[in-house]
Amino acid sequence: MPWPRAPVKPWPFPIHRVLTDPFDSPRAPALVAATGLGCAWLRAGVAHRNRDELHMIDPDTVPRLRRIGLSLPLLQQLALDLDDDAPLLRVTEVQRDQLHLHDGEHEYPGRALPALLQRLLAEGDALAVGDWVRARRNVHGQWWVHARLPPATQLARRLHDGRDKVTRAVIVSNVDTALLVMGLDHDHNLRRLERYLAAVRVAGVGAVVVLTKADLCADVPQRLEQTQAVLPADVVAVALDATGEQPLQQLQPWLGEGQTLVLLGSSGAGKSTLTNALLRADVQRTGANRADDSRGRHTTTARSLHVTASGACIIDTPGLRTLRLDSESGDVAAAFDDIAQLAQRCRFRDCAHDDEPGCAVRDGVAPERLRNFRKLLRETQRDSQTALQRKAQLAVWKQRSRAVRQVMAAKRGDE
Ligand SMILES: Nc1nc2c(ncn2[C@@H]2O[C@H](COP(=O)(O)OP(=O)(O)O)[C@@H](O)[C@H]2O)c(=O)[nH]1
Ligand SMILES: [Mg+2]
Ligand SMILES: [Zn+2]
Repeated sequence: MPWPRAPVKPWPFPIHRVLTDPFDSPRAPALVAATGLGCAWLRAGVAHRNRDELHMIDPDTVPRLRRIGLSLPLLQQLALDLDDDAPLLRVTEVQRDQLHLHDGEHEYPGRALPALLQRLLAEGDALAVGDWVRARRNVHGQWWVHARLPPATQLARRLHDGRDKVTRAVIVSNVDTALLVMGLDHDHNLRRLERYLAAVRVAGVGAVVVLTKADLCADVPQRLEQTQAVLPADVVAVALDATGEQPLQQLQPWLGEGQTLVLLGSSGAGKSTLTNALLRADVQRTGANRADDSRGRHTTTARSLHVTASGACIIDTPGLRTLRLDSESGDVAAAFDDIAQLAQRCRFRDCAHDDEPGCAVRDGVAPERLRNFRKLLRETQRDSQTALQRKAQLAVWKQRSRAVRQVMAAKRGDE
């Protein structure tokens, strides 16, 4: 899509705030919005002041991209990124090196240029579903992605090769809300929920807990209450039958136009069933339960983005076997805000909430929640060590145990 360049014009006044949400009044006749970054939305398009030049995105682009989740932060970024006028597309599926790209009207197959992939890889980054990219079509009509806009949010996890190497795997980009999906059958596990919740909050993504298979559960109110007890005050939990009309009704507040949601949870939890219910269509294959353990088969093999009737984008994912947090220990602490608050009342400022006297956390937090908090904290600390640090630590431990053995031997010798 070309970006028409308007003639050079000085701004009549400095602009420091968004005056109108351009999505609310996409065809307003005059200046609708502006920010302190020097961007402005003019006449349904996006305008930008760059070295006294005024650039605009053509008026049809914004509503078209809005259909596939264009958000205000991204629009602001777009206005700062005008040197590149290649079409903007959203990644809707990634299958190894094959991409699905959407322009708001059509979906196309495409691939990324090796230079881009290598640059991302060098930063522990990768293209993911939800990314906004710029691509051009070559003479054969094939789409090649050459740039990716920095994601507003990115969910990632850490993978271990079993030895020294820790890699970062990106799950999805540019997500507003994560639906943490858990079945009210055998899948209900509050410790796993805490882990997912920490990962999501660390990434700056909103969370809603969706307990599926409410139709198969005898004590829904009680389970809902137990779940809500481990959630921060601003996180809502809902219980529903994912196979019917309930998902559309109960999740309405998060399904607004331009919103992007990702479904996370273990295999068989009901993510694809939920996706189909939200899309009112049989888009995703769901797994019939194995009678013995009610765990689903892995019927969803790749992440994929779909658009609902209300204009929200839904990303279905296969179940993650493990989710190691991609974060630092400070972030984990921030995700358990009840512990952080109580910790201010501990007698010692550096209280480990172990067996210190005057510990407010030990008294106020359920033991299994505190144990899980510590476990996640340890995990992130261990993961953030470099291979070298780990080796150094190992050497210290070895030396220590050698010293202990020597002391023991000396003692035995004395007796
Ligand atoms: N009765 C009932 N079955 C459900 C519900 N949600 C999912 N299922 C079933 O659970 C199985 C696994 O669901 P699926 O959506 O494939 O799980 P996924 O692996 O998370 O995508 C399927 O047989 C679904 O029909 C629910 O709320 N109620
Ligand atoms: Mg699935
Ligand atoms: Zn304490």
